Parts: sequence; C-alpha cells; structure tokens
Amino acid sequence: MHFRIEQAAAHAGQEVEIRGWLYNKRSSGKIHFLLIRDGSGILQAVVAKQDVSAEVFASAETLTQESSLIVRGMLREDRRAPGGYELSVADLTVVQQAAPYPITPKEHGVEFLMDHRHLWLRSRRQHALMRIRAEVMRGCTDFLDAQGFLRVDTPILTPASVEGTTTLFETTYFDLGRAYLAQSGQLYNEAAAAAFGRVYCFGPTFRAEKSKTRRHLIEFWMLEPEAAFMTLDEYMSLAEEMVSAVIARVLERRRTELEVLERDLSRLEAVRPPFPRISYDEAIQRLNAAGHPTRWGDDFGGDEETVVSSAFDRPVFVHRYPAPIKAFYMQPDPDRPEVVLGADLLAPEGYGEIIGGGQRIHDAELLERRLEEHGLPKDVYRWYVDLRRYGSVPHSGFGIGIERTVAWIAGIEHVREAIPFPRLLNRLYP
Ligand code: NSS
Repeated sequence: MHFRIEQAAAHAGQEVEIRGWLYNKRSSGKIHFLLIRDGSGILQAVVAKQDVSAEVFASAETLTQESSLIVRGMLREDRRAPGGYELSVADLTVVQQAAPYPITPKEHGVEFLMDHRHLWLRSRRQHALMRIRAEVMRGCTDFLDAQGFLRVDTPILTPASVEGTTTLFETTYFDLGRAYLAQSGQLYNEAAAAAFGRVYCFGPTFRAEKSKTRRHLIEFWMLEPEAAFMTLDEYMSLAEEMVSAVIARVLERRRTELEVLERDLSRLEAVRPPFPRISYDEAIQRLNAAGHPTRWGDDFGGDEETVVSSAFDRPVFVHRYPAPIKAFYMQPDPDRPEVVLGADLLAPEGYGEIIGGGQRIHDAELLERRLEEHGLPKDVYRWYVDLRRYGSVPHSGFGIGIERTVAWIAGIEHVREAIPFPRLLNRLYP
C-alpha cells in the first residue's frame, strides 16, 4: 500500500510503496542506499543485489539525483538509518530519469539559488522554512478564530491607497480608469469590523517600494485583524498574545525544522507576554543615548529599530508616533494631538518591525480633513468616510507581515527565503 514517509512509524513491518524523488545515493558494489524524499520526509531505501532483479539493480545504479521513482518493499525500524526506518526494496520503477540536477551539495551563491527557486524548494532547509511559514500562518488564524474573529477577505484590486500613494502598483481597469494592487486590506476590514465586530483578512499585499533591504518584499503576505470598540492598549494585548501563541506553537510542532535551521531556541522561549511598551518619545531618548542623532519627528529605519529593540529579549511596542510620519487614518491622542494612537511591534535580534497598527479615526469630519491634508481624492474614499456616519465607534486593528515574522522565528538572514517565490526589486523570475 502507498504511504507518506511521515507516517513511517505506523507502517513498520509492512509492505509499503513510496512515490517520490531520489534525494541522494550511496553505493557499494552489491548494495545501493537510496535516500528518497516524498515531500513529507526522507527515507533510506536499500537495494541489495541479491534481493532484486538484475534490471532493478541496474536502474538503481544509474539513477540520478531528483529522478522520480516508485519503490516497493518491506519497511523496518532501524535505529542506524536516517529517520529511524529503512525500506528493503523489492521492486523499483523509474518514473523519469532526471537530467543532471543543477543544485548539488557544493556551495552555490544566493543569486544562483534564487534563479533556481523552483528547484531549490526541494531542499531540506527550504522544507523547514516552508513548514514554519505554514505553521505561523495557521497559528495566527487558529488563534484569531478561537477569539471569535471572522475571516472576511478583502479585494486586491482597489481604487485607493492605504499606506501612501508613493508605493502603489498601478494597472488600468477597463473604462473605470486606474486600479491599484492592495497595499493592505485595512479599509475594507474596517467596514467588515462594523458588520461583524471582530474580523481579519489575510492575503498578499503589494508595495512598489524601491527598497533593497533584507526586510523588504514587493509582494508579501499580511494578516490583519480589526475589531470594533478595540483601543490601542487592547490591540497591543491582542497582538502580544497572538505572537506569543504562534511562537509557542512553532516551538512545539516545528522543533525539528528549527533544529535544521540551527535556530537558538532559547531566544524564542523568552518570548512571553507582556511585551514592553515604550513611547516614541522614549525611543528617541534611547536612540540619542546610544549616540544616534535621530530627532523628534524623524521616522525610524532599520538601524533605529535595531538599536531600540536590542535592549529587550522579546518584541517591543513603540507607540504614539508623531502624526506627520504616520498614515492618514490614525486617531490622534486626545491628550496630545501631535501624536497618534498607533504602535509598531519591533522584533528582537535586529529583525525590526513585524507589526504595524493602531486606533483609527472614527470622526467623519476629522477623517475628511486628513484626507485633504494628505492630498487624497475624496470620491474614492466616500464609502470609507460613510462608515463614520452610520454607527461609528472607536476601533483598532493591525497588520502582521508574515515573511518578516517567519524570518525572525526561523532566524534567517533575509525575507526572500520566507516566501516560496519572492518578488524583489530586481527579481520577478521564476
Ligand atoms: O504598513 S504597515 O506597517 N501597516 C499597514 O499596512 C496597516 N494598514 C495594517 C493594519 O493596520 N491593518 O505594514 C504592516 C506590516 C509591517 O509591520 C511589516 O511586517 C509588513 O507589514 N510589511 C512588509 N513586509 C515585507 N516587505 C515589505 N515591503 C513590507 N511592508 C510592510
């Protein structure tokens, strides 16, 4: 019977069939050790001359790396074998004999590997990363579902910007003029939050940012919760609970993958709520004390984020930024209107901002004034202002960048490996 390698424990002592690809091969005259991967794991299959036909033995001999194959035989527990199980091959069918595989055990440069991303995904390291990514995404959605949040998806083709007009991707939209790829689902999320109370959207988002840093993608996935009546403080509590729950889950369910990546687990184990919360003012003081010439009113880049966050062993919220450096929709602090009720979450170990969010303006007139100040066209935001006319309530939300979060949890250098097919300033292929 056919099975997946990850289920080996349940099939020891049985005749099984595996369908997969040749990961690696070692041979001595009378025996071939095939490492076979089927996507769920890697299993050692032994082809012994005395046990198989001459034909089967010969095809095992000539098998090339990544050839696709089907093998049948007896599965046995074997402590010496990688993974603890071994298959004694009785029969082998070559589905396709692979051409010389470009990715070999020798070192390759990143650009070469990125050009072969379609194949690179088959490697052990990329398997670990993609499994951690899937776990992070499911950890977030399971957490929110359990808190009564409803997933309400938002459109990707939109008529308006959310996070400033300079990073919009533009396309034409039939007779209606211009459309843009969504930078965030937030505005539609706010409509959904007024309909359902607690919602989230989750999908790809786009920023035409000319940034070539280890934290920037052109297309990235963002999960965005939004809740009616939620305050800035409540948003921070929700976010720290979610991030902590996700870390705990990855530590529990993806430990093997973290080990493949040689992640320092103690750094992740330290991530527990509550997270420190410091004001933008305090962040500026800390920067100045560390010798950074940052002035009040300046936005933070990667360097500033690293300095501020390096003082803590867990993520830190920076709240109440000056209004001019934040988006048009941010609610001013009633006690200090020059700052807004927004907060970013900075990850430790130099990973920088992984979450942005805060409280939204809920007054129609103020929102209209802000749209004007930001030079945004009133007509396309009419529906958004409308939300402030029909049962407007204070509300908050945030967006967590999946790739930055995965890069941090996995401890990798660059976000490009945290997404299957990265879109970068200089890369659209494959
Ligand atoms: O611009 S954000 O800070 N905030 C928003 O888009 C809000 N509209 C979200 C909301 O409140 N519903 O982006 C949020 C996060 C940010 O902290 C990063 O983790 C990630 O999205 N992000 C990115 N990741 C990778 N590459 C790029 N270019 C990028 N931009 C933002």
